Amino acid sequence: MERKKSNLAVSVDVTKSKDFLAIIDAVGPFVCLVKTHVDIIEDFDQSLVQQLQDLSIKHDFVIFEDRKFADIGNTVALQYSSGVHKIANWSHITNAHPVPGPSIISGLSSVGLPLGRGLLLLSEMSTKGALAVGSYTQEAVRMARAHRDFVIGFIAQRTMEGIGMQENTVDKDDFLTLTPGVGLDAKGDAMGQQYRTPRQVILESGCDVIIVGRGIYGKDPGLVDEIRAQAKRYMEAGWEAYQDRVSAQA
Ligand code: S5P
Repeated sequence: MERKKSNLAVSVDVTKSKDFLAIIDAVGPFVCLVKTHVDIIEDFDQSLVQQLQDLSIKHDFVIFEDRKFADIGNTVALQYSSGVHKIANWSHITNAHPVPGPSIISGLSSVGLPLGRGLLLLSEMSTKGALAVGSYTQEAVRMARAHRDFVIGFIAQRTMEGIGMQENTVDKDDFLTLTPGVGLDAKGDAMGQQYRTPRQVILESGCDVIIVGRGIYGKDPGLVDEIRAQAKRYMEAGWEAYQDRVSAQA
């Protein structure tokens, strides 16, 4: 993030590998991370993974497969390592719902830790009526603190720093907060998504990374110049908000 002066992650939710690769190549210079939903790609094959890895090296970004694991340890270990997608082989980080309890972390870390991978827990969600609130969110953060070797942060709507900690604790968390539901032009979509601006997310809510999908590629996945321009716009907005937060804290 510091190297590229970017706290922008782009979520590339398209169904054709040609569009997928073209968008990533266009936004690559502006992002610290590319988020994928590899199971929506209709013409997926192993060569796509190789091309994604090549782009990750070319543009210096981290790959995050947004798999949202949510099952028992044994099942998630298999889903993570095996099947068509073999996510653990190529995705630097992935994420999980804390709903099954700590065993989901043990299951995923049995595969991911030896490969040097990291995990994000979904402690909150961006959608209207989300159930991940209150004590659920607190327990998610406690689960993360108990597994710092593998959990590197959260998908959440605000910083999780200090959440669920006893008062007067001097311990500091060092987790990342990556935040979806970010848009500069829309307030939401027709299916419950809710958008806030990079400023609200980074400066007011203390998050670290903005995750932007349709705000960047939404008009037409073929309009590469427009996509590049939007990526630059979001990168600048995200980084400016971050710098303002850091200077306000100094
Ligand atoms: O709470 C969440 C968690 C995630 S990971 N809300 C979300 O929207 N996401 C993901 O972020 C979602 O699966 C999608 O890939 C992306 C948001 O896309 P956008 O097009 O609405 O920006």
